[in-house]
Amino acid sequence: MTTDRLHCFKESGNSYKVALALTFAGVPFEKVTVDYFDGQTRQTVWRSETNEMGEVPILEFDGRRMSQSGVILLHLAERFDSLRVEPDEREEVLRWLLFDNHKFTANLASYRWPRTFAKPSPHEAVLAYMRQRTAAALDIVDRHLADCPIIVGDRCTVADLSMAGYVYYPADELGFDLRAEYSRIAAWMDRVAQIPGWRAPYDLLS
Ligand SMILES: N[C@@H](CCC(=O)N[C@@H](CS)C(=O)NCC(=O)O)C(=O)O
Repeated sequence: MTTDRLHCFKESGNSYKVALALTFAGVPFEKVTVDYFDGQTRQTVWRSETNEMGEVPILEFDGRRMSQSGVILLHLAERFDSLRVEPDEREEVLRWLLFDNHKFTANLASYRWPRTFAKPSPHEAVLAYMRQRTAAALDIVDRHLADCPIIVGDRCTVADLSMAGYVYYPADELGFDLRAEYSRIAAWMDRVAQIPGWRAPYDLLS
């Protein structure tokens, strides 16, 4: 069996989800750094040879290449017992993975990116709209965590790892100080960060 290879870049929270899952499973992996800022994911050749969707993360293993963090996380949950999803939790885990991709990560990432990295910056009204969408998603998750310590069930699953993709990036990048503004999300972040092996995104992906 060959070493897993993760195509990623350190600012990519979607890549961080997969890196964290591999780390929690104790699986060594090789990082293949993609030069997003120089347009690598938009190159025709890269898209035809690596990922037609033009995105990382991509996990390479056993001669296969897999993209979409949610699919990769479910694959890792099948492969590694420590990440397993119990049969009676599968639908609930999938429900939160879909919510994460559609609303939580989608809004956190789509607000952070233009406000922090895009040049020129988008119009203030665009940022205000995205900020309000992000705050709505954060409120939903903060309320969910009022009744349970973790996203699904009573131990960390790939649903948590998916939703953890962006929350540990610095507050001045996110445009939200999650620890100050969302107490239940903050407590959940601490719970996940206490799992042995946890590392922050720039530490794990640099
Ligand atoms: N739903 C996808 C989203 C992946 C995604 O948006 N990746 C970003 C980096 S975090 C990317 O590669 N963007 C490249 C581009 O838009 O050119 C997933 O969960 O894997």
